[in-house]
Amino acid sequence: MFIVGFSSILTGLNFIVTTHTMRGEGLTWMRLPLFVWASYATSIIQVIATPVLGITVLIVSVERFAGFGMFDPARGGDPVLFQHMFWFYSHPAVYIMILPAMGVISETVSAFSRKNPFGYKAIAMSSIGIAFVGFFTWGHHLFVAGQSTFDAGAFGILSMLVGVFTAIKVFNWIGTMYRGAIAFKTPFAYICGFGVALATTSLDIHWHDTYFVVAHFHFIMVGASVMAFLAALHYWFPKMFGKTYHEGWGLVAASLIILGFNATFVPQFLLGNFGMPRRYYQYPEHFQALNVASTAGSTLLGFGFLMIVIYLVIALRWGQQSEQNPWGSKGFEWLTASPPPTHNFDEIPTITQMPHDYRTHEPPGVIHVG
Ligand SMILES: [Cu+2]
Repeated sequence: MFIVGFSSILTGLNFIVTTHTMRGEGLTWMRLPLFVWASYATSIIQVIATPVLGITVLIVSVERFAGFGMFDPARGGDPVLFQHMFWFYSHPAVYIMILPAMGVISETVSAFSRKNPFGYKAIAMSSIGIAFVGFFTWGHHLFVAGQSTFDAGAFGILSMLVGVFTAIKVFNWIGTMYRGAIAFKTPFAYICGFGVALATTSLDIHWHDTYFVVAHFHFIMVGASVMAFLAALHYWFPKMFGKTYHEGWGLVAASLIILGFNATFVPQFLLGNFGMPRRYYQYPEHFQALNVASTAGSTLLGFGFLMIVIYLVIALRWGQQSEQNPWGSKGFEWLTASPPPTHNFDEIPTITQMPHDYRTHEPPGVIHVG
């Protein structure tokens, strides 16, 4: 845990320092690609929250090996304190997984709508807002752990703020797509599959420890992080490897995954709402149909993933050479060759416009020659 924790902290530190000190000429903060803003917000969480997990693990070890009572009630400790410290890291950790995904969607929505990001500043600042508010919401995991009504209310309201920042992003993405010249390519299909579910605080007590929680967590992880990962993989595949994959297979796999994803998790929401508890492998007869539906959905999901592995391996091995910028994207990374040289740019471009500026037909930057 310590080694993994440190690698997370140092990765975050690396990205923060890189963003501050290594921006190219003309690349001001308000011209940073939205994916970079999202990565920057993620890095802040990694640097601040991860040490708390390390400290918690250290205390558990000291308690086990030296008999020191911090969390164990038999030794005079408080188990709820463990939950506080665990969730102080683990709630922001969810944003470590979701913020880069949101960054990918911000980039790809622009690239495939051929429109400047609508509300660039709002999208950028909402990433920082989510990272900030994420540190004040951990108590929503303790609603049934003996928390006072006031504390539960306060944590509930703070958690809702995350929904406000997320809504800012979603509305700006829709604003970006509005009247755009949409190219319905594989990455765009995953943008359509991207979604999050929101649990309302007052319902948490009803849903606590049921299958609803399982469905809710995975609906976000698969619906947001995995969908965005697949959008990113397909968007940047030609950039990373200089090869093209089969667009038709890409769209078939995306449809299978979006269908399978909903068929897997929607029945689980229903099961949880009907009272099926999590962490038991047996359940009453009348839950059978929905469980079968969920298994069938996960099989579709599995086939979709398998298909992606197969056509991407084929593309890597036998795929056609890709153009430098097959999407006609105005993202700055497309200024260099595909795949990029080890040092990224042969000549560092001077940035003169916003990323994804589709108002003009000129390339996004002026390249210094020599
Ligand atoms: Cu949480």
